[in-house]
Amino acid sequence: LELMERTDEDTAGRFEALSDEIREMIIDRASLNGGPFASNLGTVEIILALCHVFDFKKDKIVFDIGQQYQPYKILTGRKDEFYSLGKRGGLTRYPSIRESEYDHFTTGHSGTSVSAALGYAVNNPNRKSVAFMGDGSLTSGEIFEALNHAGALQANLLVILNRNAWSIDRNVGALADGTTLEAFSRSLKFTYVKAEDGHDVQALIRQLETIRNINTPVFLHVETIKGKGYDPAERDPGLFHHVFSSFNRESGELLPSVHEWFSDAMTVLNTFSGRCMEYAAEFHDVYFTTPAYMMGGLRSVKQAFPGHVIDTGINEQHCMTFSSALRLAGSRVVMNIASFFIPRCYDQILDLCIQKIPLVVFVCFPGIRASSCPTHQGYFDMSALRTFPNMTLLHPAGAEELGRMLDWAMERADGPIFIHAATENCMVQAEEPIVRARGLTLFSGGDVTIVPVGSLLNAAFYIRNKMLDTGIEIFYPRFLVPFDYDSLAASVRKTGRLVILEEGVREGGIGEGILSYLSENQIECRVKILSPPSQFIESAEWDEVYEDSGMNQEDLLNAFKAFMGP
Ligand SMILES: Cc1ncc(C[n+]2csc(CCOP(=O)(O)OP(=O)(O)O)c2C)c(N)n1
Repeated sequence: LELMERTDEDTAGRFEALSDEIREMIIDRASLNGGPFASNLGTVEIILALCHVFDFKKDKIVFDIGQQYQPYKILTGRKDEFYSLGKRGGLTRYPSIRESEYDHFTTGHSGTSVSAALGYAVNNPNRKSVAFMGDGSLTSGEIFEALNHAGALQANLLVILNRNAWSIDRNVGALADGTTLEAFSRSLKFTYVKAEDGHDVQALIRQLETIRNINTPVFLHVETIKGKGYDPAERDPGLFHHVFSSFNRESGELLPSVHEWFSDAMTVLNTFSGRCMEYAAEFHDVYFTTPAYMMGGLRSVKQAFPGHVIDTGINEQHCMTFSSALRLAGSRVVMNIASFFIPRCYDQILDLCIQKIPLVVFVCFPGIRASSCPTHQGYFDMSALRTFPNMTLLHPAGAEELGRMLDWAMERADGPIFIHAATENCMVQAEEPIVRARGLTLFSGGDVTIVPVGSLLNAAFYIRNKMLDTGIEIFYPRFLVPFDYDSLAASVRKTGRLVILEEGVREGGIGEGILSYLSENQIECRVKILSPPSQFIESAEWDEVYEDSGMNQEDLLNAFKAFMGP
């Protein structure tokens, strides 16, 4: 907090020293423990100026996503805990109203900043409400809705657009080059102010002091450099946007991830990329679309086949409807979206299903493996997607299976097909072709049936190997929807016991679907569903989340033994 004290005799030198100190902490911490990175180096001066001019105990600020707000954490009393960011029990990666009275809205998903800041502005017109966003966030529909609303209300709102020309990858959209931002904001009845050098704290302070006295909407366009002050990040802001491992500070070299599963996840994404490149080489009319999530396997595809990849910006709703119509019009389309952003286009998926449009949707980073904080959890979408009529939902056990499923899906034309990325690279020996609504019995046994969802097949193999005296039948479903209930029924009629290893949240999951099927068809058997906990997880490192959720192989083995009894 000492950094926030206002002293009128602040000199340029003192601000520079402060900026250096903050940058140093950001670089040093990220090099040790990864997480959101390059965006934070670009916002040091503007956040410093904001904290100097406003008092965010009384004024409000909402950071869009929050991947750029680490300087704010440091300046608002969290400096000493900064190195705990992203660790179990430590600071959250994104803003959290539960963490600090200076965080006014919990974020992590793009598009909410202006709406939230506007809510505060209407509640208290006498204090400044600030929405802080990057130019990537300006591709988000909710932002447009809120700006339109705010302009009409003439609220006491400051919208800061931190323009660095990057989203995670290069930013897209008609506003991306920055030249029309003035006309755009004025058309929405905002006063437009531009800060040419977003790294000149003194100039920023002067501009903010003027803006403080304007109590109608102001749009402050600040030009910054993403990765500022750390050469490797300035050179490749995409790579350093979010660092998944530690890195060597001197060379900028990313060190191998300590998370074993992460290399598996990369193998799976590479399989997706490889298939996309094959399709692009074969079909002139194939498109790969994504709402600003090129890191889900499309970067290399874009390099090799730029004309086939369409990044729509951070707009899951738009991307889903656009991709649906592109498919309906006759092109082949594979849309790529992260599991935790599926809720953003729930309604558009309904439209897709109602029309039975054969769009292929690749859902990357699903399951508890990919979860690391409350806003980025990959285990909710299975329950949501299961409920849509006309849906086909595939959840592969590994990279090979993913490849087979993608090939199968590209040949179909009878409705939407969602395919999850596998969360581990588990080998399914069977070369059996994919048949709709058909699962595979991989091992036969007479005592108990295990149904592993997706890569939990690995855990099923583990349990079987540890319990060779028990007759374990492993039924790997392949399709979550439509589910192969007939084969399952035959198996449990034989064994009388069923253990479901669920990769999504229990509520509405495949396990509950199976329970309801068994009950309606009066098939008697003892059932145990082993699933991730039904709760938002707190920030932690991946392996910690996995451990805490009771889903590692040893935990599952113990739960299985307890179910089987002595
Ligand atoms: C709804 C939603 N979709 C996708 C993302 C993934 N995402 C996180 S940061 C980011 C890029 C943000 O770019 P920008 O707003 O320009 O800020 P910068 O990091 O460049 O400062 C994206 C796409 C997200 N957080 N929320």
